[in-house]
Amino acid sequence: MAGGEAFTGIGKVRYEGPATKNMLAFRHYDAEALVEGKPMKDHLRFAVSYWHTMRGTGGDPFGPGTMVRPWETGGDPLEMALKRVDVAFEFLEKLGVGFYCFHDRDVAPEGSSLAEANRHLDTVADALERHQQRTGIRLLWGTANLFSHPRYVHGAATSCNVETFAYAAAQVKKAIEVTHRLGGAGYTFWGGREGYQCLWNTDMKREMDHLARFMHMAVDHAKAIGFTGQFYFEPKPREPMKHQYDFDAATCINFLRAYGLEKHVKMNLETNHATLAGHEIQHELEYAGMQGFLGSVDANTGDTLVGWDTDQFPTNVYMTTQMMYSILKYGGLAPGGINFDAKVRRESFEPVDLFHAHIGGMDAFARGLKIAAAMRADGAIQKLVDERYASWSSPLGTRIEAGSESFASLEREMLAKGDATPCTSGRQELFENVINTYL
Ligand code: XLS
Ligand code: NI
Ligand code: NI
Repeated sequence: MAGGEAFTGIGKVRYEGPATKNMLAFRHYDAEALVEGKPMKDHLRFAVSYWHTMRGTGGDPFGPGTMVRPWETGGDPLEMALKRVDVAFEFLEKLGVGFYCFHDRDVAPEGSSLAEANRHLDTVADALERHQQRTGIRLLWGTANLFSHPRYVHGAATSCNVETFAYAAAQVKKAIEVTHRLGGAGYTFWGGREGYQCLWNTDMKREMDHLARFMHMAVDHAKAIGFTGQFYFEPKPREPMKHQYDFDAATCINFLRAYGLEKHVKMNLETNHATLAGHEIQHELEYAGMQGFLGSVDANTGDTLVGWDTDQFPTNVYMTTQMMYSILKYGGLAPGGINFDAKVRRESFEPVDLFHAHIGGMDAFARGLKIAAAMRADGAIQKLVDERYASWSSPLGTRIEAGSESFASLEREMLAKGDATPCTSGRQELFENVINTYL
């Protein structure tokens, strides 16, 4: 940072092992340590989200921001944006994270016209690019903020106002170009306000057609400029809208298939959004993974007692174990990663809290990774699952799975037998106990 360090007194965070007393060290995340033959950092591909970490104020509906950020000295918005880039990279470097994610409007101020907003974004992208080249830190994905400005009051791609749609298209065009220029590994669509508050005033069919048209245009533009990063669609069932069109993985995958987008877009699955949809994140990862749509993860969790997207840092090792087990099973996340779309609590307002938060999240995932790898190495869980389905390996099961049986042939089989062989126990408690032996 031009005027010296922003995070004074905090050095590079290092791996010191589980016994260390230093709370600004990793106990489990050892970037280069091999798990299943691959460095931890390449499994986890951690990203810091610019919007929460650099722009979060701690404001909530009951009061204004509380965050103490000594570098936020106000003044010219563009100068401030450039100063923030220095602070962001100081943070990323000290934390030892390889990636970051941003919305266009997090990094650069909007200005008074689209042309000015684009100029601001280019200027800040120059600074981001310089720091990327200096540090080797990369952009995991970019995105556009299509929800804060009042022009997006009715949504962006699903707005009833055609010029809002057109403006959003221009904004996303630019955001993809900047992502491309910065070598971004992906680009994310989160629905923002794409959804409805009231079906009486909503033409749902028309809105979803528009959303699909919009995504096709994005895919076409990416092709035109040679951007080969992965597109992601981020499911979220509600908030701010009563219903968001990107409700959950199953809904999103259906949408992509219905509109011919399935070859171009994968899922960016957020833990807290799964909770809001009434799922566990394990469900979302499995559902997307089994169909080849597993893309990237937003790792922020919620509070099961609070029905909103509270964006907390993940600390629950049982959950990170579930997540890493599914992620390893489906071949990993790359080119996606684990983005901490998470914010420190309003009460945790000092800069050092940003370190505690990320260190805790990274260690929780590192532990989950190690535990999941151990579970896979001895195969005990897989063996129990295979045993549960053993009957399907019989000649009858093999013929059904191969498609060579019919209702009529199965009727003949069961008429001859009289009844099905009795089922065996599901052994849920055994499974759960075996899993706890690894923790
Ligand atoms: C909001 C979303 C958002 C996306 C990026 O709930 O999680 O932060 O990840 O637009
Ligand atoms: Ni998110
Ligand atoms: Ni969210």
